[in-house]
Amino acid sequence: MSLDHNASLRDADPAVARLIDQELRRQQHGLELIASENFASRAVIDAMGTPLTNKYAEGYPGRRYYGGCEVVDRIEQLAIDRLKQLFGADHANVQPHSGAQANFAAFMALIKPGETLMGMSLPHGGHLSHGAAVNHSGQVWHAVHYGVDPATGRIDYDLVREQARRDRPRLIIAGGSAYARIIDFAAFRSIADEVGAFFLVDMAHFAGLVAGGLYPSPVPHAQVVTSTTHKTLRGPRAGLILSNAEHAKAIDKSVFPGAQGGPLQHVIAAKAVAFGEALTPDFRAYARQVVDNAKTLADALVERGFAIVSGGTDTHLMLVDLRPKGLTGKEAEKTLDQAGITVNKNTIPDDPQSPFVTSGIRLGTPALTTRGMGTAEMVRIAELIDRALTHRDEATLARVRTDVETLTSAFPLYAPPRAAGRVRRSA
Ligand code: DSN
Repeated sequence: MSLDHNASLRDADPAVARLIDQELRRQQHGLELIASENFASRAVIDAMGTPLTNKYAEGYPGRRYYGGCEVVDRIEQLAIDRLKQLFGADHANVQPHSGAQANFAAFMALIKPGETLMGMSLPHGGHLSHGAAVNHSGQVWHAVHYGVDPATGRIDYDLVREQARRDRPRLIIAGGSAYARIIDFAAFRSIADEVGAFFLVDMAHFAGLVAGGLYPSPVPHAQVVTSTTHKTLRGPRAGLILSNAEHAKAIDKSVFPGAQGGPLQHVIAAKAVAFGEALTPDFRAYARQVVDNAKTLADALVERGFAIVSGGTDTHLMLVDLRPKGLTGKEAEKTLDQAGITVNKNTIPDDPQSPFVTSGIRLGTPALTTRGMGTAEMVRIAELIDRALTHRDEATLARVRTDVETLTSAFPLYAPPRAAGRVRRSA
């Protein structure tokens, strides 16, 4: 069979093209409330679907192991420069393929296998890659964890200090995937300094809020900051590492050749585009709206009798404790799915249920805010969630689904650009 290299995806592989269309329609017609998801711009997506994927470029700009890197060198340097400017960092590495890869490389740069790291516990809102037992980070290093105060749902910095004094970690990690409050980076740094630990912040969830000036920057406090690029930062699915000048060399060496081979230059180009977008005033307005929307959604849910862990949110996400509603997270996720509302079940602190069932759901506003939804829509969404979870019968879920369709069709996503000749002009 001869391969037509110029055939479009639709012609070359209709089966894959149809599935991509189906996923696009799912995104267009549903309410996306998964706190870690977002809708990258068409420009970001375009950069990923380019022949840059063909290029091997092991090494760093100006120091590669392959010829023909003159163009990708400029692309990677542009991504680095924009990222440094965005967060005011001494050093940036844009090669990590993901947030977990970024964390692994950063930990390896800072501490030796077998040494102790201390992160937020996964069931209290931390992340798998911060030393969870099932993750390599929990096997390569001796991992200990702090949690939140169950009474307040917030980190108790005195307790973290006591634990650090007891466990003497070599690395302390702040950040997680289900903590809705602002983290006190100065408090963490003082604890780390006291016990002789490095301090690393994984800002994956709130990086876009830091870029938009809505969340304090961890950069002045932490020796190393890791992140994904696709959550609030709204770039391609990937990772990054920032560091102070002192750790720059160790970080670069740890990413390549330590943890990864060839960088994904098409994704790095998309990162450059996303960092450029995040440097604009529009992005600051977007970040503000994300936080306003989250606060409004949390308040509207509380008015309808839902309990929110820690009583609310300072960020883009909230953790809903469903126990007062007599529901598990698993039941709620499935019910809302049937109504076209996408959320994820999530453990709440000291959850009596297993991680496969859970007592909570996590909701976030980054994706819907990208669609242009504002606080009025958040109040409406709280009402839709309440209706679906209170009744749960097929007829109600079908009606909520219709309301979801009406709402989403007012905020088009990846709509084809209007053909010039078809634009209506007023007289
Ligand atoms: N899985 C991501 C989240 O949903 O928060 C974190 O990597």
